[in-house]
Amino acid sequence: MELFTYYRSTSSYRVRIALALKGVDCQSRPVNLLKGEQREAGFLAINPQGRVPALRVESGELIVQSPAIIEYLEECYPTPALLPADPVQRAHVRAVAALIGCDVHPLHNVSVLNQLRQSGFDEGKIEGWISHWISQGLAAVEQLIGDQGYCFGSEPGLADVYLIPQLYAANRFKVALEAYPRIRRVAELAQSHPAFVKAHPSNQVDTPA
Ligand SMILES: N[C@@H](CCC(=O)N[C@@H](CS)C(=O)NCC(=O)O)C(=O)O
Repeated sequence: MELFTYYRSTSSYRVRIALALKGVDCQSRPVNLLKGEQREAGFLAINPQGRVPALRVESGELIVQSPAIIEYLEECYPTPALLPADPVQRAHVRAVAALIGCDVHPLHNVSVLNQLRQSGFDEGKIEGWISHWISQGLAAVEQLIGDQGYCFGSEPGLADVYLIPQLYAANRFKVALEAYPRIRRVAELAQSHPAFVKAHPSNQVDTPA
């Protein structure tokens, strides 16, 4: 399989964590978002939306959108499971993933921030915008996750797959995490977990030297 990815793309980072947790081999195909490679014809033929990640599976079929890719991985490589067996618990895990994936991350995506710049927002206002939405989302996540282990128990799952990349973005945009002890506990656990280490933006083929 081939993953079209960018080292510090949080959506790509989610997929990298899911692949690593499941021990699935995949070649990285970097797309440099800073250079605008996502808007080149070659990549638009892979994902017409001009965004990473995209996964080319063994059959040659292309899958876009990290939730769809992660679901595909969960269905094809069910062990270890990213979702618990109980339907209510599954819903809680999916809720945290959706909160981050639908309500936080889209508000600080590159093209959204560029649109704000074009509308006259200066960098100070943009920093405030990013910080507002990430802090608001993390404050809710802090209430939704458990008080031991990873987000929902002793093993990492889908909520962690979404949370850890969002924390990378929070650090990058200098959002304070002091108010979120549960989230900080999860971050600390993930820091020494081999799958999270492998997927980290600092360990990718396109990580700048
Ligand atoms: N909902 C999509 C979001 C994908 C997305 O926004 N990717 C960002 C990087 S994290 C991107 O490629 N941005 C390029 C751009 O906005 O030009 C997913 O989960 O895959």
